[in-house]
Amino acid sequence: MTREIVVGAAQLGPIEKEHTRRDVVDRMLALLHRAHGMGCDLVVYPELALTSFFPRWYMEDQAEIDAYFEPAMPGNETQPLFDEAKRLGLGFSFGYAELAEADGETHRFNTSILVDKAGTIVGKYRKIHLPGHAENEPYREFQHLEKRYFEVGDLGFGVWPALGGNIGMCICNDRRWPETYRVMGLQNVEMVLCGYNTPVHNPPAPEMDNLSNFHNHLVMQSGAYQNGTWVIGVAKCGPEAGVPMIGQSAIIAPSGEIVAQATSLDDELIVAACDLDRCAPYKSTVFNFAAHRRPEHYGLIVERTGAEPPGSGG
Ligand code: CDT
Repeated sequence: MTREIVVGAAQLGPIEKEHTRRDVVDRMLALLHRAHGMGCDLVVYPELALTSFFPRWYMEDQAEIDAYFEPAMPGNETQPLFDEAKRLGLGFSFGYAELAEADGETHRFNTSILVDKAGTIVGKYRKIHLPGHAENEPYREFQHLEKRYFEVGDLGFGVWPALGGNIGMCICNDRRWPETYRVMGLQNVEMVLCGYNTPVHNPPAPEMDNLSNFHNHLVMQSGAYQNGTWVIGVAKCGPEAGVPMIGQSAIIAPSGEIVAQATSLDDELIVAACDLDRCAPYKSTVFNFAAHRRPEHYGLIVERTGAEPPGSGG
């Protein structure tokens, strides 16, 4: 008997500034219903799924910034998604801007949650690798101000027992870093959920623009294979506020192979039956960490040479 999760990767097309949470949740519900019709157990939506990708705009007014954040989850606008998923018996995951209160202080994170089939939030992840910059850089056609609007996540890369497997989450830029997958791999992760908003154009390095799609799949396929895990990559894509963003949402097997891929730059559901038992052959042979991994022999460049690696200052 296989341990199978039928996953729907629910790619979203552009969300404009004037679109309300209700507009977006209606689109998410439409994808949820399609997923239910296709026998899904789990629906995965992108990073910052509820609004336009606001870090592209420089803002100083805290009230204007906070309008993009959710002080409660579920809140009034997202409750229908929780209710309908529970009624249909589907788990789901999506990203949002989280306004959190702790010890009398306000914190802002780029967050994703995992909700089980009973409608309970069973996992929360706060984005650790925040790309971009903190100050306005007028030379750019659009900004990438995640370092301005979010704190670095403080929850680590967790892995949760859910839907019959071990499920972890990461968010967008995290997928480019091998540590992301390895930290979860060391916790026996079997499925990594990753939403993203990736502009085609990277203003500081435009020579990489034509490789945006290639790099997207390169990192997720490598992370999957090197840790023997499924990876579900889900885009918010298309020309949002005039900024083209990549699509190519993908469901990637522990072999590193893409088993389903979106072909549009709009709302689109791709579905695959993900057998979690396909992880074991990788975890028990080529990537049997206990048998073959030798971290005690790797050494640290900084310790051996005393030199900082290039770029470490900036
Ligand atoms: N959302 C996000 O993390 N996007 C980044 C863009 C990098 S360019 C500053 C990404 O890695 O896709």
